[in-house]
Amino acid sequence: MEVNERKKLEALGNPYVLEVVDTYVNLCKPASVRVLTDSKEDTEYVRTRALQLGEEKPLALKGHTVHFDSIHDQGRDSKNTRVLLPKGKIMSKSILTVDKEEGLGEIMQSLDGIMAGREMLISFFCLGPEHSKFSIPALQITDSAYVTHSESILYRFGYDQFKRLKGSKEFFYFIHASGELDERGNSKNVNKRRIYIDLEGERVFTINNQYAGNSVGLKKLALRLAISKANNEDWLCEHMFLMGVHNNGRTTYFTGAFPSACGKTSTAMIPGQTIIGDDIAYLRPGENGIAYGVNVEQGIFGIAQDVNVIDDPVIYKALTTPRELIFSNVLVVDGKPHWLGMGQELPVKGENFSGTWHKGKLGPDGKEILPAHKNARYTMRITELDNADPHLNDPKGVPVSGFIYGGRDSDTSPPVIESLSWSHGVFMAAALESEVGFAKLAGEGDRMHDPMANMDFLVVPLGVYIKNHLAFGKRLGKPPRIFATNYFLKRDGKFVNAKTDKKIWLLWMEGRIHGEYGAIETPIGFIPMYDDLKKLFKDIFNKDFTKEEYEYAFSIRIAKILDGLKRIEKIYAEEHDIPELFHEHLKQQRQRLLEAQKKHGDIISPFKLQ
Ligand code: SPV
Ligand code: MN
Repeated sequence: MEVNERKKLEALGNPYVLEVVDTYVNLCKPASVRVLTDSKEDTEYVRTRALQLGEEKPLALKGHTVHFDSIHDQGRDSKNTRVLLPKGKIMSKSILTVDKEEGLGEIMQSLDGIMAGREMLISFFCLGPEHSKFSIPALQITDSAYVTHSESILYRFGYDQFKRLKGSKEFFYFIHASGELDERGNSKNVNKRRIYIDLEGERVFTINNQYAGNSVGLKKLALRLAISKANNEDWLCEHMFLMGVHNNGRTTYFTGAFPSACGKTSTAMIPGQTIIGDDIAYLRPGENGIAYGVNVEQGIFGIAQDVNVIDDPVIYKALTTPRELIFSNVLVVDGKPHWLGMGQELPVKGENFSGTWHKGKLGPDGKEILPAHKNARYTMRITELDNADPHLNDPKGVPVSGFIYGGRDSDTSPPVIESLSWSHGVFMAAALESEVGFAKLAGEGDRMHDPMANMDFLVVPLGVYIKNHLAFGKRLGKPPRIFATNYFLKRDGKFVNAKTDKKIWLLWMEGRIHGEYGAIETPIGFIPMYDDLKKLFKDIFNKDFTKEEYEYAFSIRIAKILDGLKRIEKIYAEEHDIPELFHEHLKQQRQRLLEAQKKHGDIISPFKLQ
């Protein structure tokens, strides 16, 4: 390592940082090492480096670039993401593990010489705002300038935060190597992709990949480490957006957890509201008995599909005006990016994740390759948005009054429902199911159990995770209200709600928190009253919301809900140490449903419950 680079490391005064860096320099054997501080010069170096290496290409608009991942590396690799499990420890059935000793042996062997001929980039970031009890410093080691560039957009700088650590070991670290590259600069050995999580060491190893969900340490890899940390302490780390809802001159903060492609970012972007984060939140109990939340990130790695002038005007504007922004896996023609559902006819040829693309081109699976990938994304800073919340970087966080859980359900759940209590809400969230969209490999339409929309990232047994949620609410004098939404209810194959209707459910939830709306108690929770929604639709969209529309959307479909309970019961029967309170809620909910069925029949109109 050059003297200059070494000096930047030594200036941190942290022997553990030096130890980690020395270990992986010796193991990965890069041709050179570059240490990045928070300086403008270093940030510029990374931007330029990504272009020089061809990991990004410039686009026509100033500051915009495009990055392509290989056709085999377009989503999170759940199968090869494993927790390194020490002997004698147990994990939930659905969490993949590998014996710790064996896994470490395998990964260390793979890392040996993996950066030969390449430059190792070492950078420092801060998860959560700086100078905050939420802050977790994180060290990234990678051979990908795209990874470091993405992190410089998505996370707060942390070189100074590391100095403030005063030599402590309290930081996460991530080792990423792209592995051998093909002629397009993409990871070649995708079958040797490995993402190994060492919870005790607070570190993650990830190799032979480039897709950000696998490679960017501070995103989903840090999420997993933080879930473990939070569950050992007294806070929550959730796959949640954080937003301010503005109504009647007040701001009410909500978090929301939705599985991929279920409307999470677009909820956080509802016009007229402010955004703090769209993906990951840390939540801690405040001294005043209220939950406080921060965004772990400062940027968005959002899905481009369906961002258009009508459905997502704020993001659309950001994607079509100059700023620092990385597109990934879109279609590019003459320096212009194109994505599915952008509201314009797409070109018939160009460059995309498959290389040179033309309409009708077939993929390795024999299926036609779409112009842009459904999981094509954009990476940008939240402060660049007109709707950024002023408390985005507040070290105290913001008081959170509502949690929203959302899934994709075409035939059962109403558009919005409020839990009967905190613990009933935890039960609701732990029983969350969602139909599979495009982001997962299971068949589209299958229902997947996705507790708290966080299942992909759980690294602690489900029972521990649920227990921690129950305890979190108990610790608070005024726990957030818990709601569930479903934007995807269909009738005769068609969605019953417009995409923009989300705003109505959100304002209803906000009003509930402030005691402005009554509600109808049903066996599964509180639902809105017709007159309140009618008024909201009229005031907000000048739309007549009919009794008939209301009745269809908010009917309680008993048999279908009971089927769901059966599925959930079966899953939880195989788990260890699930809190008794969870089983109690399940039993009571079933009981209430059966009684209502006896009284009112199988599909109950909300008018019958009033
Ligand atoms: C998600 O799918 O939840 C994302 C993108 O936020 S990824 O980084 O792939 O997890
Ligand atoms: Mn996410």
